[in-house]
Amino acid sequence: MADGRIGRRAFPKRLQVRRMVALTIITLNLVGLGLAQALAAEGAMAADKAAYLTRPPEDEVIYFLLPDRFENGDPSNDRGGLSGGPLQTGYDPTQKGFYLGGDLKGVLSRLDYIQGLGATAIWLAPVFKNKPVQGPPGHESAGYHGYWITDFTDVDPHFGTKADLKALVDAAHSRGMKVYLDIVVNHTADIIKYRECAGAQCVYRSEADYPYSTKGGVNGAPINVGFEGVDKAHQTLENFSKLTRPDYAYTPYVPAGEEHAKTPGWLNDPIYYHNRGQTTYRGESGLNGDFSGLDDLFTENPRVVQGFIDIYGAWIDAFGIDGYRIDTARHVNAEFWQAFIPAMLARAKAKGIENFHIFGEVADPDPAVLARFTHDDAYPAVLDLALQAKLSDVLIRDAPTLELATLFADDVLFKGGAEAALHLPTFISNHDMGRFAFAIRKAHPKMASAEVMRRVVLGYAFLFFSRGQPIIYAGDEQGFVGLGDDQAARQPLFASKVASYNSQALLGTSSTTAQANFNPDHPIYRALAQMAAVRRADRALRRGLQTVRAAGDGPGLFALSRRVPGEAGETLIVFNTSDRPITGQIRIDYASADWISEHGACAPHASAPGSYGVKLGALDYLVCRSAGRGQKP
Ligand SMILES: [Ca+2]
Ligand SMILES: [Ca+2]
Ligand SMILES: [Ca+2]
Repeated sequence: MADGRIGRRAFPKRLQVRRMVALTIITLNLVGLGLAQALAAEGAMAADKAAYLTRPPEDEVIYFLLPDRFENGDPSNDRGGLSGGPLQTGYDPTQKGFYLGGDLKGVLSRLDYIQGLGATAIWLAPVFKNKPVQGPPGHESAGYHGYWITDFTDVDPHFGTKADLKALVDAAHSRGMKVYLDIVVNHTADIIKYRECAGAQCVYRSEADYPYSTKGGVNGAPINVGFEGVDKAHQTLENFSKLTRPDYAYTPYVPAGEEHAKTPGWLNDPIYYHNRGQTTYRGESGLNGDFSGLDDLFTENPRVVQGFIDIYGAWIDAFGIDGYRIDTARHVNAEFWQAFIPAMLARAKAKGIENFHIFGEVADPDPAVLARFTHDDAYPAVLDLALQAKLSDVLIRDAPTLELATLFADDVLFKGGAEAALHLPTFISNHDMGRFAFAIRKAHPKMASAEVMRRVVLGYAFLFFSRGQPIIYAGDEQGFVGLGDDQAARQPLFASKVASYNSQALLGTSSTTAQANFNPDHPIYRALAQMAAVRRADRALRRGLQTVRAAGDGPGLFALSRRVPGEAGETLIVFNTSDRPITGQIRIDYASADWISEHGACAPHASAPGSYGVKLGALDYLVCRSAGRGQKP
């Protein structure tokens, strides 16, 4: 879940005279490693069942799916054990804002498909029990996405059971794959209401205008006598024992019949929430305000901190999962993360999970903002929204490739610098912002499908071969496009009954979302599987630090060398972001005389010491490897 600002960011319109270039249908370059070899490597890896535990985060290729939108392995749970219509059960397979029927058994049944794509880790959107339906009359939607949690200790019955999750995690581990859970601590479902107002009318009431010390504003009656506020020095159980009245700003209440809606039970007490009204996503309200009524937790309170350490520690203990993607990270105070994140890492370590991965969602394209969360907020990593924004500029709006050089130079901002940047999960599409293919279509409505597909594939090549772990958003590999962000970008891979999804042509296939799309021969699936095989076979593409070798004032060449410190040789990745063929010379290490192709047609020898000639088709890329001085690659 993002705060929406990024998702609604308008793409600048610009007139473009597109060069008439014959873009042939993507011809997959299967020179080098083939899919069969890649699968054989997977088999070897599976033989050593604990090998996955030794893999650092930068080795992973992440497949991100919403359990409701992937595969329906058990029609008997589609209504989550509830009875009635869509507004009671949350299930309506014809509406994109309701449960469509996917579940954890479905994911289990498709592990071959996910692994065949080259993914090594699965990021599941939240699996915890949600409020099935919420929203004002006429605008209801369901918790199919998982971000409206009521029971943090159980699996949503629409998705199955804890036993189903255990079976899935164990099966993934036995294949050498990891499972990351998506977790929320910023808010729960919308249960708490205010006496004074409803919905969007509940404007944010600040700490200055409505201090904790008086009821309903600075001139109100004294309450919470002795409470010293929420500054770090006062975040103690002793101080919070004096915060007994939650009605300093609004008068919160739990509607009749919902007094025990949440689990664990302490979550039902309004004292553990900020109760200050709606967030504007900015400033103080960005931390303490409610997202569309979702109850914003009082995360400065040590009781809340310990409560969430207990909740999410238990999932590590019981399931041996491999990491957490943390929702809405920027909407929780830094002190919470400073306690919570080390506690999760310690919990995992005690379970033998040395490479437990934690990455936060900070919905901001500014690398400085992202990096701050690796310093003040103790995050080992954050989702790389900055790279997503720059790749959109470069691959959709023909921005200069120098913008990517600037972005990568900013890796120094992350705590731990360029090495820490290896831990950033990277993406071009997601469930909030929408798919890259949609963004291309929006900017270029008349672009041929073959070119849209080529740009999507090139976008993924940037993810697979520059620093960080590539995230494949489920459906991209089947040519899904979508008609917007959020709900409009959450098409299921199993056969859909949602008319708006099914009305749209997909890229690279004559299929639509009205049919199941688990096609391992889809050209994008094959392209990504081949990228994953190349990445797996060359350590430098996973663990190597980057040197920008070429960048320019317009679209065209962009090149990176990746080298593992202390190891000889370099792997050169060259991209052509322009829609015409291009040739050029790339600056290289003077020791890199002899080269082999890992993808595309790489010249076998340097043109001269320190310079390498490249030739690329429109929107294409090369991956070339030199073993170093005197070494045959
Ligand atoms: Ca189902
Ligand atoms: Ca908050
Ligand atoms: Ca609420």
